[in-house]
Amino acid sequence: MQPATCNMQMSTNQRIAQLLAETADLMEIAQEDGFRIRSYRNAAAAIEGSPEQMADILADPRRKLTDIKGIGKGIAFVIGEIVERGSFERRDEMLTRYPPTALELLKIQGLGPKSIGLLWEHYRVSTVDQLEALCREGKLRELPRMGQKLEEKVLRSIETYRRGAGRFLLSHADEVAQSLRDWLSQVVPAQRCHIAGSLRRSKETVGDLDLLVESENPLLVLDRFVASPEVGEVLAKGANKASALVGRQQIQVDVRALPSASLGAALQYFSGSKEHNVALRTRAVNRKLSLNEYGLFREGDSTPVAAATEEDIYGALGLAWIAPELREHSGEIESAEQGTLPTLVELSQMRGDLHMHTRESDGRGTLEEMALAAKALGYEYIAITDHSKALAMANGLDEQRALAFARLVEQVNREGHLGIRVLSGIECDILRDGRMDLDDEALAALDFVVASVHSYMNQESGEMTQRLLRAIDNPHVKAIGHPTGRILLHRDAYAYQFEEVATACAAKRVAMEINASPERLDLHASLIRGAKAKGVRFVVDTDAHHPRHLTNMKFGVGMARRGWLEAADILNTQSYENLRKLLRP
Ligand code: DGT
Ligand code: CA
Ligand code: CA
Ligand code: ZN
Repeated sequence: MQPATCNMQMSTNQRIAQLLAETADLMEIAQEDGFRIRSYRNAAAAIEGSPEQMADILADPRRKLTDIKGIGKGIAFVIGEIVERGSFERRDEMLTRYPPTALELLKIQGLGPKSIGLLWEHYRVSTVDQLEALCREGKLRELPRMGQKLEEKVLRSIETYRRGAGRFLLSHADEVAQSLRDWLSQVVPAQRCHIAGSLRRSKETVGDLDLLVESENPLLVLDRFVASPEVGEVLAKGANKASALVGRQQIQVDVRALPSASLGAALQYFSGSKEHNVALRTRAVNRKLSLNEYGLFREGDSTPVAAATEEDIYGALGLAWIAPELREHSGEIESAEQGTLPTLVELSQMRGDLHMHTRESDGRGTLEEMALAAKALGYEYIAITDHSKALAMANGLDEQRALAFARLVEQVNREGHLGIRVLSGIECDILRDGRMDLDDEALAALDFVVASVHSYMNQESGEMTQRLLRAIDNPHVKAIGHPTGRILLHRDAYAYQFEEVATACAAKRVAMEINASPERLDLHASLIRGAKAKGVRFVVDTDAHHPRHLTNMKFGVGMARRGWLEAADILNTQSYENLRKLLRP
């Protein structure tokens, strides 16, 4: 995490939002009033999403900050203070009580703000290293409500955290990339900006962003890039390349400006992966050629054999063009040579979304709002899958509510006024012993049962395997939701015998979900390939908790593509009629 003081422009929306959010976090550690904390958080979200700079509004005597939704008088005052001097009173006060490094501790799974406050009071712990030492010395267990189990859990979480440090969710990288492209297209219309690197490969986390800009005027492009209101510290700027930290999370962005003549070579090179590129260069060398970011060359000849397009380059190496999602050096080059690359599924082939929540449990939209948003995306059908009663915190459905919901959906479909087919579904908890949270009568009344693990994730592998196998045995279960339970950058997959479970899914015709929620992107590509090899079919679903989450489908499709899937492998690329036939009978 960036320390709370930093040398970026002081009054951008990003910076204001960051200061508000940080202060809210610190207030949470201090266990202050939840209402104030929420108002800071809401304001941070409103400001970050605002198309106008707060500083501009403040500078305009005809305008008022309080006209913006989510900004009241108190927050407006705070924003004024930030624009004026780069901080505000409440923040200064919090920073005299806790160092900014305490914020980093919030990223360790298993430690809430309350515990962090306690650790600070007793041991003055404010860094991950100190926390680790404390756990190793067995000192956490001396505090109220903490024990050896928690120490072990925190140590595991620290390990996960360190592995992910400096990486960002794909969705965040995607958002930053889109907004920089929009910015560049406004300020330098005569250019074309392409995404490369791990974002182009749809990797679930991204280290830094690589953008390539085709332009006759590289200096202008780079000048305008670093002038974007979202750009903070500029790390480097040369004749053809600039690097800067961008946005609230300060992701590094590398921008390279280049002529169109070598775009293909640059795209190929900077899209990676490194391993794929190494293999490709070896192939070039074996054919007495050399490959770099400027083109494919014959020895001693400075005119490239291929450079303008990726197709040219792959073609000159005797290969079919390889989709970026496959470029991980895991068999794609051999397939491209033999002409056996899969015809990867595309976003436009998705005909429905079979996992989403509404206000009935922990979602934010109504059935109608979700249905209309899905219809606007061109879908034929959706399944509403609210939680079941074991998730009491999420107000999960019991049998009675589930039955009533099934009847409601029947009626909605009969009336047909939504213009999209709705399946009555549930995301039913798989209980500790593998039983379903709802009885068979309720499950039988519903069209689509997704079974998911939300509890006791620390079970030993054999136990978890049996638990999942038992769930798959339940004849009403149509799919397994977020099958490994991972939370990116926070929590690892739970342990079980994946192959055994995949084999059972194939045999019982239970689909495995590829959960498109950006924090999950669960399943991992290699597991998708493994499951497909066992004969498993998949569903790609967003697990939306708000109508706008439905557009996360693209990330799920990215994962499916990384797993080499074709449309036919995925049930919700099929028409409603076919879907019914393909689902477990
Ligand atoms: P990331 O940023 O960690 O999520 O992953 P990438 O794949 O975006 O890696 P990055 O940003 O270091 O480099 C972008 C691409 O540029 C990388 O996928 C391949 C290429 N590249 C960068 N440095 C090297 C290098 O030293 N050797 C080779 N062969 N390729 C490189
Ligand atoms: Ca990168
Ligand atoms: Ca890079
Ligand atoms: Zn779930």
